[in-house]
Amino acid sequence: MERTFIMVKPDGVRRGLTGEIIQRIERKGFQIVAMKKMRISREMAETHYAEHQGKPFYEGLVRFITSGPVVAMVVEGPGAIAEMRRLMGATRPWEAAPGTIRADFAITVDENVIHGSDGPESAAREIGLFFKPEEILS
Ligand code: RTP
Ligand code: MG
Repeated sequence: MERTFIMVKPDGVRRGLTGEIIQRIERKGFQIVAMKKMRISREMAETHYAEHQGKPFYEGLVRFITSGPVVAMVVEGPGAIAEMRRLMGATRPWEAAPGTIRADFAITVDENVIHGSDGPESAAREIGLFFKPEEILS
């Protein structure tokens, strides 16, 4: 069983898309084994997006992700990491396949509704950053 870290970003929460996204995850057949609505601190945002430090969009990204509450989740199931990336669609919504979350609900790359871990190492790191072990159902 594989686990991935999924987050409804502040634009998704603000626009009332949390339920729609949860529904798509559950209908697919994945289990949500941890979930919380929270505000990300500046420090946490910098840790989460450390790989993007120095890039032109970095400051805007950190400002955006801390601009309002997010809904953080641990999603579990066979091939959850790659499969959730597929359900999310490409980073740039105009390149996302029709029927994916980003294609259906986003227009710009800056506000693209959802985050999902891009590999096993980032999944482990991000789950550890957002959740204590006892907050995750086994
Ligand atoms: P995420 O980490 O948020 O799930 O998105 P991702 O893997 O699909 O994309 P990534 O390369 O990790 O970039 C993280 C977020 O930074 C913003 N971004 N803006 N203006 C730009 O060229 C640009 N490139 C990336 C996006 O909001 C992206 O989700
Ligand atoms: Mg990423």
